Amino acid sequence: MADAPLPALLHRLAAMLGPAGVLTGADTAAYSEDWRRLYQGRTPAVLRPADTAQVAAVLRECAQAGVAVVPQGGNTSMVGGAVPSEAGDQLVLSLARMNRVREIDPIDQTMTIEAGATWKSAQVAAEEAGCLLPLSIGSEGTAQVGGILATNAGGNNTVRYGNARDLVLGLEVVLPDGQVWNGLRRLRKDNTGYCLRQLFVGAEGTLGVITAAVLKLVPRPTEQEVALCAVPSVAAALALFTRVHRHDPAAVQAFEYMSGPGMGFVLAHIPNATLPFAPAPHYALVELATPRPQAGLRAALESVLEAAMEAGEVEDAVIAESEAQRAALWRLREEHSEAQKREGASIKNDVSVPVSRVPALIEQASAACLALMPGIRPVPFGHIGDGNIHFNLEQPLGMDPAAFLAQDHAVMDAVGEVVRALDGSFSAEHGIGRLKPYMMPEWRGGAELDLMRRIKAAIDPRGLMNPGKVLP
Ligand code: 2HG
Ligand code: ZN
Repeated sequence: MADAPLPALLHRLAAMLGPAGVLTGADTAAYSEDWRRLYQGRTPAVLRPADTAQVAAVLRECAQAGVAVVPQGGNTSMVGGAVPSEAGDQLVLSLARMNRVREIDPIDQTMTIEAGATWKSAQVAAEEAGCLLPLSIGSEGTAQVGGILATNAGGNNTVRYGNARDLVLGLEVVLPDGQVWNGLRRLRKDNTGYCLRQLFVGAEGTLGVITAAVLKLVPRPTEQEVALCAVPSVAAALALFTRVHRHDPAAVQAFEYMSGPGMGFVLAHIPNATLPFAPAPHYALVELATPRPQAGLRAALESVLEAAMEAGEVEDAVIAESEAQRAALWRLREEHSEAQKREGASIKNDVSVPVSRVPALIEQASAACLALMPGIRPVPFGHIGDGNIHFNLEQPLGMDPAAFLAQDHAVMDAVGEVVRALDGSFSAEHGIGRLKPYMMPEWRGGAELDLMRRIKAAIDPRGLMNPGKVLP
Protein backbone atom coordinates (compact mmCIF):
# COMPACT_ATOMS: atom_id res chain seq x y z
CA MET A 1 0.00 0.00 0.00
CA ALA A 2 1.40 3.40 -0.94
CA ASP A 3 1.77 5.95 1.85
CA ALA A 4 0.90 8.84 -0.42
CA PRO A 5 -1.43 8.96 -3.38
CA LEU A 6 0.27 7.81 -6.55
CA PRO A 7 -0.94 10.78 -8.64
CA ALA A 8 0.87 13.23 -6.38
CA LEU A 9 4.07 11.21 -6.63
CA LEU A 10 3.78 11.00 -10.40
CA HIS A 11 3.25 14.72 -10.58
CA ARG A 12 6.45 15.38 -8.64
CA LEU A 13 8.41 12.85 -10.72
CA ALA A 14 7.14 14.37 -13.98
CA ALA A 15 8.23 17.83 -12.86
CA MET A 16 11.63 16.45 -11.93
CA LEU A 17 12.32 14.30 -14.99
CA GLY A 18 10.68 16.43 -17.69
CA PRO A 19 8.66 15.19 -20.67
CA ALA A 20 11.41 12.83 -21.96
CA GLY A 21 11.64 11.25 -18.53
CA VAL A 22 8.15 9.80 -18.08
CA LEU A 23 6.08 7.49 -20.28
CA THR A 24 2.44 6.76 -19.55
CA GLY A 25 -0.58 5.10 -21.16
CA ALA A 26 0.01 3.07 -24.31
CA ASP A 27 3.72 3.95 -24.22
CA THR A 28 4.16 1.68 -21.21
CA ALA A 29 2.89 -1.46 -22.99
CA ALA A 30 6.28 -2.71 -24.20
CA TYR A 31 7.66 -2.37 -20.66
CA SER A 32 4.84 -4.30 -19.05
CA GLU A 33 5.16 -7.63 -20.84
CA ASP A 34 8.17 -9.98 -20.85
CA TRP A 35 9.89 -11.37 -23.96
CA ARG A 36 8.33 -14.80 -23.51
CA ARG A 37 4.87 -13.26 -22.99
CA LEU A 38 4.41 -15.17 -19.75
CA TYR A 39 3.45 -12.06 -17.78
CA GLN A 40 1.22 -9.16 -18.74
CA GLY A 41 1.77 -6.56 -16.05
CA ARG A 42 0.57 -2.95 -15.78
CA THR A 43 2.32 0.18 -14.67
CA PRO A 44 1.15 3.75 -14.15
CA ALA A 45 4.43 5.06 -15.61
CA VAL A 46 7.85 4.23 -16.96
CA LEU A 47 10.46 6.56 -15.47
CA ARG A 48 13.46 7.39 -17.64
CA PRO A 49 16.02 9.38 -15.63
CA ALA A 50 18.89 11.01 -17.49
CA ASP A 51 21.62 10.64 -14.87
CA THR A 52 22.53 9.06 -11.55
CA ALA A 53 21.32 12.06 -9.57
CA GLN A 54 17.89 11.67 -11.13
CA VAL A 55 17.84 7.93 -10.35
CA ALA A 56 18.67 8.81 -6.75
CA ALA A 57 15.92 11.41 -6.62
CA VAL A 58 13.40 8.96 -8.09
CA LEU A 59 14.23 6.26 -5.54
CA ARG A 60 14.12 8.77 -2.69
CA GLU A 61 10.69 10.01 -3.74
CA CYS A 62 9.38 6.48 -4.24
CA ALA A 63 10.72 5.37 -0.87
CA GLN A 64 9.02 8.30 0.80
CA ALA A 65 5.76 7.49 -0.95
CA GLY A 66 6.10 3.75 -0.31
CA VAL A 67 5.79 2.96 -4.01
CA ALA A 68 7.57 -0.05 -5.49
CA VAL A 69 10.06 0.26 -8.35
CA VAL A 70 10.87 -2.33 -11.02
CA PRO A 71 14.24 -1.65 -12.68
CA GLN A 72 14.27 -2.73 -16.31
CA GLY A 73 17.09 -2.97 -18.85
CA GLY A 74 16.41 -4.34 -22.33
CA ASN A 75 13.49 -6.45 -21.02
CA THR A 76 14.94 -9.67 -22.42
CA SER A 77 14.57 -11.69 -19.21
CA MET A 78 13.65 -15.34 -19.67
CA VAL A 79 12.16 -15.52 -16.16
CA GLY A 80 9.98 -12.39 -16.05
CA GLY A 81 12.61 -10.61 -13.98
CA ALA A 82 11.87 -7.06 -15.12
CA VAL A 83 8.11 -6.76 -15.51
CA PRO A 84 5.74 -4.95 -13.14
CA SER A 85 2.93 -6.91 -11.48
CA GLU A 86 -0.66 -7.05 -12.71
CA ALA A 87 -1.80 -4.82 -9.83
CA GLY A 88 -0.70 -1.72 -11.71
CA ASP A 89 0.92 0.00 -8.72
CA GLN A 90 4.63 -0.55 -9.46
CA LEU A 91 6.68 2.00 -11.38
CA VAL A 92 9.10 0.80 -14.06
CA LEU A 93 12.55 2.41 -14.01
CA SER A 94 14.31 2.37 -17.37
CA LEU A 95 17.91 3.52 -17.61
CA ALA A 96 17.89 3.61 -21.42
CA ARG A 97 18.81 7.31 -21.47
CA MET A 98 21.91 6.62 -19.40
CA ASN A 99 23.95 4.97 -22.11
CA ARG A 100 27.29 6.77 -22.17
CA VAL A 101 30.69 5.17 -22.19
CA ARG A 102 32.33 7.26 -19.48
CA GLU A 103 35.87 6.04 -20.05
CA ILE A 104 37.92 3.32 -21.67
CA ASP A 105 41.46 2.71 -20.54
CA PRO A 106 43.39 0.40 -22.86
CA ILE A 107 46.31 0.16 -20.42
CA ASP A 108 44.15 -0.72 -17.44
CA GLN A 109 41.98 -2.76 -19.84
CA THR A 110 38.81 -1.34 -18.34
CA MET A 111 35.64 0.34 -19.51
CA THR A 112 33.47 2.57 -17.34
CA ILE A 113 30.00 2.55 -18.78
CA GLU A 114 26.46 3.52 -17.81
CA ALA A 115 23.85 0.89 -17.14
CA GLY A 116 21.45 1.82 -19.94
CA ALA A 117 23.93 1.18 -22.77
CA THR A 118 23.15 -1.92 -24.80
CA TRP A 119 25.72 -4.66 -24.39
CA LYS A 120 26.33 -4.53 -28.14
CA SER A 121 27.23 -0.83 -27.97
CA ALA A 122 29.65 -1.62 -25.15
CA GLN A 123 31.23 -4.36 -27.27
CA VAL A 124 31.60 -1.97 -30.20
CA ALA A 125 33.20 0.69 -28.00
CA ALA A 126 35.65 -1.88 -26.65
CA GLU A 127 36.50 -3.03 -30.16
CA GLU A 128 37.15 0.53 -31.31
CA ALA A 129 39.67 0.78 -28.48
CA GLY A 130 41.43 -2.38 -29.66
CA CYS A 131 39.92 -4.51 -26.90
CA LEU A 132 37.30 -7.20 -26.43
CA LEU A 133 34.46 -7.10 -23.92
CA PRO A 134 34.26 -10.82 -23.40
CA LEU A 135 30.65 -11.79 -22.78
CA SER A 136 28.31 -12.64 -25.59
CA ILE A 137 24.62 -13.52 -25.48
CA GLY A 138 21.95 -13.82 -28.17
CA SER A 139 20.06 -10.76 -26.90
CA GLU A 140 23.12 -8.49 -26.67
CA GLY A 141 21.71 -6.03 -29.24
CA THR A 142 18.85 -5.24 -26.84
CA ALA A 143 20.05 -6.30 -23.39
CA GLN A 144 21.62 -3.50 -21.37
CA VAL A 145 24.72 -3.39 -19.20
CA GLY A 146 22.62 -2.89 -16.06
CA GLY A 147 20.39 -5.88 -16.74
CA ILE A 148 23.29 -8.11 -17.70
CA LEU A 149 25.05 -7.29 -14.43
CA ALA A 150 21.93 -7.35 -12.27
CA THR A 151 21.16 -10.85 -13.54
CA ASN A 152 24.79 -12.03 -13.67
CA ALA A 153 24.25 -13.14 -17.27
CA GLY A 154 26.39 -15.96 -18.62
CA GLY A 155 26.26 -16.64 -22.33
CA ASN A 156 28.62 -18.19 -24.81
CA ASN A 157 32.03 -17.18 -23.45
CA THR A 158 31.68 -18.38 -19.85
CA VAL A 159 33.90 -21.34 -20.68
CA ARG A 160 36.78 -18.89 -21.09
CA TYR A 161 36.02 -15.69 -19.19
CA GLY A 162 33.40 -16.63 -16.60
CA ASN A 163 30.04 -14.95 -16.05
CA ALA A 164 29.11 -11.28 -15.84
CA ARG A 165 30.25 -11.06 -12.23
CA ASP A 166 33.75 -12.09 -13.25
CA LEU A 167 33.98 -9.00 -15.45
CA VAL A 168 32.97 -6.43 -12.84
CA LEU A 169 35.68 -4.43 -11.11
CA GLY A 170 33.52 -1.59 -9.86
CA LEU A 171 29.93 -0.45 -9.58
CA GLU A 172 27.88 2.66 -9.00
CA VAL A 173 24.61 1.77 -7.28
CA VAL A 174 21.63 3.76 -6.09
CA LEU A 175 20.24 2.24 -2.90
CA PRO A 176 16.52 1.94 -2.19
CA ASP A 177 16.59 5.05 0.04
CA GLY A 178 18.21 7.16 -2.67
CA GLN A 179 21.80 7.04 -1.38
CA VAL A 180 24.43 6.71 -4.10
CA TRP A 181 27.28 4.27 -3.55
CA ASN A 182 30.15 5.17 -5.83
CA GLY A 183 32.26 2.04 -6.04
CA LEU A 184 33.59 2.72 -9.53
CA ARG A 185 37.09 1.50 -8.72
CA ARG A 186 39.17 -0.16 -11.37
CA LEU A 187 41.56 -1.99 -9.11
CA ARG A 188 42.70 -5.54 -9.74
CA LYS A 189 43.45 -5.86 -6.04
CA ASP A 190 41.22 -4.24 -3.44
CA ASN A 191 40.84 -6.40 -0.35
CA THR A 192 38.79 -4.12 1.88
CA GLY A 193 36.04 -5.96 3.66
CA TYR A 194 32.81 -7.34 2.26
CA CYS A 195 32.73 -7.43 -1.52
CA LEU A 196 29.67 -5.23 -1.91
CA ARG A 197 29.65 -5.09 -5.68
CA GLN A 198 29.08 -8.82 -5.91
CA LEU A 199 25.99 -8.41 -3.74
CA PHE A 200 24.32 -6.31 -6.40
CA VAL A 201 25.48 -8.46 -9.31
CA GLY A 202 22.89 -11.21 -9.59
CA ALA A 203 20.46 -9.56 -7.15
CA GLU A 204 18.13 -8.85 -10.08
CA GLY A 205 17.37 -5.32 -8.96
CA THR A 206 16.01 -6.39 -5.56
CA LEU A 207 18.65 -4.51 -3.55
CA GLY A 208 19.21 -1.33 -5.54
CA VAL A 209 19.78 0.02 -9.03
CA ILE A 210 23.11 -0.39 -10.81
CA THR A 211 23.71 2.87 -12.67
CA ALA A 212 27.27 2.37 -13.98
CA ALA A 213 30.06 -0.18 -13.89
CA VAL A 214 33.76 -0.67 -14.47
CA LEU A 215 34.14 -3.75 -16.68
CA LYS A 216 37.23 -5.77 -17.44
CA LEU A 217 38.38 -5.87 -21.04
CA VAL A 218 40.86 -8.22 -22.70
CA PRO A 219 43.04 -7.82 -25.79
CA ARG A 220 41.09 -8.14 -29.04
CA PRO A 221 41.61 -11.47 -30.85
CA THR A 222 43.63 -11.34 -34.04
CA GLU A 223 42.78 -14.88 -35.09
CA GLN A 224 39.36 -16.47 -34.83
CA GLU A 225 37.99 -19.76 -36.15
CA VAL A 226 34.45 -21.11 -36.01
CA ALA A 227 33.41 -24.66 -36.88
CA LEU A 228 30.03 -26.35 -36.96
CA CYS A 229 30.20 -30.09 -36.42
CA ALA A 230 27.70 -32.87 -36.92
CA VAL A 231 28.12 -35.26 -34.02
CA PRO A 232 26.50 -38.65 -33.38
CA SER A 233 25.58 -38.15 -29.71
CA VAL A 234 25.73 -35.79 -26.76
CA ALA A 235 28.58 -37.91 -25.40
CA ALA A 236 30.46 -37.32 -28.66
CA ALA A 237 29.90 -33.56 -28.35
CA LEU A 238 31.38 -33.71 -24.85
CA ALA A 239 34.31 -35.82 -26.04
CA LEU A 240 34.96 -33.24 -28.76
CA PHE A 241 34.88 -30.45 -26.18
CA THR A 242 37.38 -32.29 -24.01
CA ARG A 243 39.63 -32.84 -27.02
CA VAL A 244 39.50 -29.20 -28.15
CA HIS A 245 39.94 -27.89 -24.63
CA ARG A 246 42.91 -30.13 -23.86
CA HIS A 247 44.59 -29.07 -27.05
CA ASP A 248 44.60 -25.38 -26.13
CA PRO A 249 42.34 -24.32 -23.24
CA ALA A 250 43.37 -20.70 -23.63
CA ALA A 251 41.94 -20.56 -27.14
CA VAL A 252 38.45 -22.00 -26.52
CA GLN A 253 36.18 -18.98 -26.84
CA ALA A 254 32.91 -20.91 -26.99
CA PHE A 255 31.67 -24.47 -27.24
CA GLU A 256 27.95 -24.92 -27.83
CA TYR A 257 25.64 -27.90 -28.21
CA MET A 258 22.47 -28.14 -30.31
CA SER A 259 20.04 -30.98 -30.86
CA GLY A 260 18.63 -32.23 -34.17
CA PRO A 261 15.06 -31.10 -33.34
CA GLY A 262 16.21 -27.64 -32.21
CA MET A 263 18.18 -27.15 -35.42
CA GLY A 264 15.10 -28.35 -37.32
CA PHE A 265 13.05 -25.50 -35.79
CA VAL A 266 15.72 -22.97 -36.79
CA LEU A 267 15.75 -24.24 -40.39
CA ALA A 268 11.95 -24.21 -40.50
CA HIS A 269 11.28 -20.80 -38.95
CA ILE A 270 14.29 -18.55 -39.46
CA PRO A 271 14.54 -16.95 -42.90
CA ASN A 272 17.68 -17.88 -44.86
CA ALA A 273 18.94 -20.30 -42.24
CA THR A 274 20.69 -23.20 -43.98
CA LEU A 275 22.90 -26.05 -42.85
CA PRO A 276 26.26 -26.50 -44.57
CA PHE A 277 25.84 -30.29 -44.52
CA ALA A 278 23.11 -32.94 -44.17
CA PRO A 279 20.98 -32.77 -41.02
CA ALA A 280 22.49 -34.62 -38.05
CA PRO A 281 21.13 -35.89 -34.73
CA HIS A 282 23.33 -33.48 -32.75
CA TYR A 283 25.62 -30.52 -33.41
CA ALA A 284 28.53 -28.75 -31.78
CA LEU A 285 29.68 -25.21 -32.52
CA VAL A 286 33.30 -24.48 -31.70
CA GLU A 287 34.90 -21.05 -31.59
CA LEU A 288 38.61 -20.54 -31.04
CA ALA A 289 40.17 -17.11 -30.69
CA THR A 290 43.47 -15.64 -29.65
CA PRO A 291 45.21 -12.27 -29.59
CA ARG A 292 48.51 -14.09 -30.25
CA PRO A 293 49.82 -13.28 -33.74
CA GLN A 294 50.49 -16.19 -36.13
CA ALA A 295 49.00 -18.60 -33.64
CA GLY A 296 48.01 -21.05 -36.36
CA LEU A 297 44.51 -21.59 -35.02
CA ARG A 298 43.20 -22.78 -38.36
CA ALA A 299 45.71 -25.61 -38.67
CA ALA A 300 45.18 -26.55 -35.04
CA LEU A 301 41.42 -26.72 -35.47
CA GLU A 302 41.76 -28.79 -38.63
CA SER A 303 44.03 -31.31 -36.97
CA VAL A 304 41.84 -31.59 -33.86
CA LEU A 305 38.73 -32.13 -36.00
CA GLU A 306 40.55 -34.72 -38.08
CA ALA A 307 41.50 -36.66 -34.96
CA ALA A 308 37.92 -36.31 -33.68
CA MET A 309 36.60 -37.73 -36.94
CA GLU A 310 38.94 -40.69 -36.70
CA ALA A 311 37.72 -41.28 -33.15
CA GLY A 312 34.10 -41.20 -34.33
CA GLU A 313 33.27 -38.05 -32.35
CA VAL A 314 32.55 -35.96 -35.45
CA GLU A 315 30.75 -37.09 -38.59
CA ASP A 316 30.93 -33.90 -40.62
CA ALA A 317 32.33 -30.43 -40.05
CA VAL A 318 32.61 -27.06 -41.70
CA ILE A 319 35.07 -24.33 -40.75
CA ALA A 320 33.94 -20.82 -41.67
CA GLU A 321 35.98 -19.18 -44.43
CA SER A 322 34.90 -15.60 -43.80
CA GLU A 323 33.33 -13.29 -41.28
CA ALA A 324 30.00 -13.71 -43.07
CA GLN A 325 30.22 -17.49 -42.75
CA ARG A 326 31.16 -17.23 -39.10
CA ALA A 327 28.09 -15.11 -38.51
CA ALA A 328 25.90 -17.54 -40.48
CA LEU A 329 27.08 -20.49 -38.37
CA TRP A 330 26.54 -18.58 -35.14
CA ARG A 331 23.08 -17.58 -36.35
CA LEU A 332 22.08 -21.25 -36.45
CA ARG A 333 22.85 -21.32 -32.73
CA GLU A 334 21.62 -17.90 -31.67
CA GLU A 335 18.22 -18.19 -33.34
CA HIS A 336 17.28 -21.21 -31.23
CA SER A 337 15.14 -19.21 -28.78
CA GLU A 338 13.31 -17.32 -31.51
CA ALA A 339 12.71 -20.51 -33.53
CA GLN A 340 11.32 -22.29 -30.47
CA LYS A 341 9.01 -19.36 -29.83
CA ARG A 342 7.72 -19.54 -33.40
CA GLU A 343 7.20 -23.30 -33.21
CA GLY A 344 4.75 -22.94 -30.32
CA ALA A 345 4.64 -22.79 -26.54
CA SER A 346 7.76 -23.87 -24.73
CA ILE A 347 8.78 -24.52 -21.15
CA LYS A 348 12.37 -23.55 -20.37
CA ASN A 349 14.76 -25.13 -17.90
CA ASP A 350 17.94 -23.11 -17.66
CA VAL A 351 19.92 -25.71 -15.74
CA SER A 352 23.54 -26.59 -15.09
CA VAL A 353 25.35 -29.74 -14.07
CA PRO A 354 29.03 -30.63 -13.85
CA VAL A 355 30.23 -30.68 -17.46
CA SER A 356 30.92 -34.41 -17.31
CA ARG A 357 27.24 -35.08 -16.55
CA VAL A 358 25.63 -33.25 -19.46
CA PRO A 359 24.99 -36.46 -21.46
CA ALA A 360 23.26 -38.02 -18.43
CA LEU A 361 21.23 -34.85 -17.91
CA ILE A 362 19.92 -34.79 -21.46
CA GLU A 363 19.17 -38.49 -21.55
CA GLN A 364 17.48 -38.71 -18.15
CA ALA A 365 15.56 -35.43 -18.37
CA SER A 366 14.24 -36.36 -21.82
CA ALA A 367 13.02 -39.72 -20.50
CA ALA A 368 11.43 -38.09 -17.44
CA CYS A 369 9.54 -35.51 -19.50
CA LEU A 370 8.34 -38.03 -22.07
CA ALA A 371 7.08 -40.26 -19.27
CA LEU A 372 5.20 -37.30 -17.82
CA MET A 373 3.75 -36.07 -21.10
CA PRO A 374 3.94 -38.32 -24.15
CA GLY A 375 4.53 -36.28 -27.31
CA ILE A 376 6.41 -33.50 -25.50
CA ARG A 377 9.41 -32.41 -27.61
CA PRO A 378 12.72 -31.92 -25.78
CA VAL A 379 14.91 -29.25 -27.39
CA PRO A 380 18.10 -29.13 -25.33
CA PHE A 381 20.81 -26.73 -26.41
CA GLY A 382 23.39 -24.39 -25.06
CA HIS A 383 26.65 -23.98 -23.29
CA ILE A 384 27.89 -27.56 -22.93
CA GLY A 385 31.45 -26.27 -22.39
CA ASP A 386 30.40 -24.84 -19.00
CA GLY A 387 27.67 -27.40 -18.19
CA ASN A 388 24.71 -25.02 -18.74
CA ILE A 389 22.06 -26.62 -20.92
CA HIS A 390 18.77 -24.99 -21.85
CA PHE A 391 16.64 -28.06 -21.39
CA ASN A 392 13.66 -26.61 -23.19
CA LEU A 393 10.50 -28.46 -24.05
CA GLU A 394 8.24 -27.71 -26.94
CA GLN A 395 4.55 -28.47 -26.66
CA PRO A 396 3.31 -31.73 -28.20
CA LEU A 397 2.12 -31.18 -31.76
CA GLY A 398 -1.48 -30.05 -31.84
CA MET A 399 -1.78 -29.45 -28.07
CA ASP A 400 -3.40 -26.26 -26.86
CA PRO A 401 -0.53 -23.91 -25.85
CA ALA A 402 -2.28 -22.72 -22.69
CA ALA A 403 -2.99 -26.30 -21.58
CA PHE A 404 0.68 -27.09 -22.14
CA LEU A 405 1.93 -24.08 -20.19
CA ALA A 406 -0.44 -24.94 -17.33
CA GLN A 407 1.79 -28.00 -16.79
CA ASP A 408 4.97 -25.95 -16.44
CA HIS A 409 5.57 -26.68 -12.76
CA ALA A 410 5.14 -30.42 -13.23
CA VAL A 411 7.55 -30.41 -16.17
CA MET A 412 10.10 -28.19 -14.42
CA ASP A 413 9.89 -30.37 -11.32
CA ALA A 414 10.54 -33.51 -13.38
CA VAL A 415 13.64 -31.90 -14.89
CA GLY A 416 14.61 -30.53 -11.49
CA GLU A 417 14.62 -33.99 -9.97
CA VAL A 418 17.14 -35.18 -12.56
CA VAL A 419 19.25 -32.04 -12.13
CA ARG A 420 19.32 -32.46 -8.36
CA ALA A 421 20.43 -36.08 -8.63
CA LEU A 422 23.29 -34.90 -10.87
CA ASP A 423 24.32 -32.17 -8.36
CA GLY A 424 23.26 -29.35 -10.63
CA SER A 425 21.45 -26.02 -10.34
CA PHE A 426 17.87 -25.15 -11.32
CA SER A 427 18.96 -21.73 -12.59
CA ALA A 428 22.31 -21.50 -14.32
CA GLU A 429 22.31 -18.10 -15.99
CA HIS A 430 18.81 -16.64 -16.42
CA GLY A 431 18.25 -15.99 -12.74
CA ILE A 432 15.12 -16.43 -10.64
CA GLY A 433 12.92 -13.51 -11.68
CA ARG A 434 9.24 -14.03 -11.16
CA LEU A 435 9.17 -17.54 -12.57
CA LYS A 436 11.28 -19.38 -10.04
CA PRO A 437 11.01 -17.89 -6.52
CA TYR A 438 8.79 -20.82 -5.55
CA MET A 439 11.75 -23.13 -6.13
CA MET A 440 14.05 -21.25 -3.76
CA PRO A 441 13.00 -22.91 -0.46
CA GLU A 442 13.52 -26.34 -1.92
CA TRP A 443 16.88 -25.59 -3.56
CA ARG A 444 18.36 -22.85 -1.40
CA GLY A 445 16.42 -23.23 1.83
CA GLY A 446 17.79 -23.19 5.36
CA ALA A 447 20.72 -20.95 6.17
CA GLU A 448 21.20 -19.84 2.55
CA LEU A 449 17.72 -18.43 2.04
CA ASP A 450 17.70 -17.06 5.57
CA LEU A 451 20.86 -15.08 4.84
CA MET A 452 19.41 -13.79 1.59
CA ARG A 453 16.28 -12.64 3.42
CA ARG A 454 18.35 -10.85 6.06
CA ILE A 455 20.39 -9.07 3.39
CA LYS A 456 17.20 -8.01 1.64
CA ALA A 457 15.67 -6.76 4.89
CA ALA A 458 18.82 -4.80 5.76
CA ILE A 459 19.13 -3.02 2.41
CA ASP A 460 15.49 -2.77 1.33
CA PRO A 461 13.51 -3.05 4.59
CA ARG A 462 10.23 -1.99 3.02
CA GLY A 463 10.55 -4.40 0.10
CA LEU A 464 10.14 -1.72 -2.56
CA MET A 465 12.82 -2.90 -5.00
CA ASN A 466 11.51 -5.28 -7.67
CA PRO A 467 8.99 -6.98 -5.38
CA GLY A 468 7.97 -10.54 -6.15
CA LYS A 469 11.29 -11.41 -7.76
CA VAL A 470 14.02 -13.76 -6.51
CA LEU A 471 12.79 -14.31 -2.95
CA PRO A 472 9.61 -16.29 -2.33
C1 2HG B 1 20.73 -18.72 -25.03
O1 2HG B 1 21.69 -19.35 -24.60
C2 2HG B 1 19.87 -17.98 -24.06
O2 2HG B 1 20.48 -18.62 -26.23
C3 2HG B 1 18.38 -18.30 -24.20
O3 2HG B 1 20.30 -18.18 -22.76
C4 2HG B 1 18.05 -19.71 -23.90
O4 2HG B 1 15.88 -19.63 -24.94
C5 2HG B 1 16.59 -20.11 -24.06
O5 2HG B 1 16.14 -20.94 -23.27
ZN1 ZN C 1 22.13 -19.38 -22.64
